[in-house]
Amino acid sequence: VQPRISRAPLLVVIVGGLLAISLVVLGAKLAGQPAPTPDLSSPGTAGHPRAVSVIMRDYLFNPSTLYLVSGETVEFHLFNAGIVSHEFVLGDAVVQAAWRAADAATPPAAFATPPPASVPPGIGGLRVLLPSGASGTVTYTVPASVPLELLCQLPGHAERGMVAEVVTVSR
Ligand SMILES: [Cu+2]
Repeated sequence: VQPRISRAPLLVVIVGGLLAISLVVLGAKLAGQPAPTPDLSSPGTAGHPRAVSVIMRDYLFNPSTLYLVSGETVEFHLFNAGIVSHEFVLGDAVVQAAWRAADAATPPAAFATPPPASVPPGIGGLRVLLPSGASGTVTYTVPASVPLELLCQLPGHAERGMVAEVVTVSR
């Protein structure tokens, strides 16, 4: 008499495998799609800033495109989900160049505390440096008619992909 062998475990493996594959495919599809444009119909004001969340990862910004309204006040909620320090530098080309030079002069070291990088006063822009796992909230008023860029200026990070597109719309 031949013993009956249950095929149930095999089915579980096949179904589970198919599910895992479809989740990976779905994840890749979602990652490849640009994030939907946020609702910009009610820009933030000084008394009522619009909340904008940005997650920093090794080595990219999430979302990869930042939508801002010219003149509005936003409250950035920043979180470093990476395992290394990251920096949120928002500003024009002058701001970017200043922080690039400052960070190149004092890069963060693993087992030492470097002197804090700084730029001359009056450079403007916004710069937040966050260690791994840290979060920060900062209020910012979007300047009118200044082309903004968002980068992590820690040495090598922009080259690895820590550059976000900033789209400033007028209302
Ligand atoms: Cu970085």
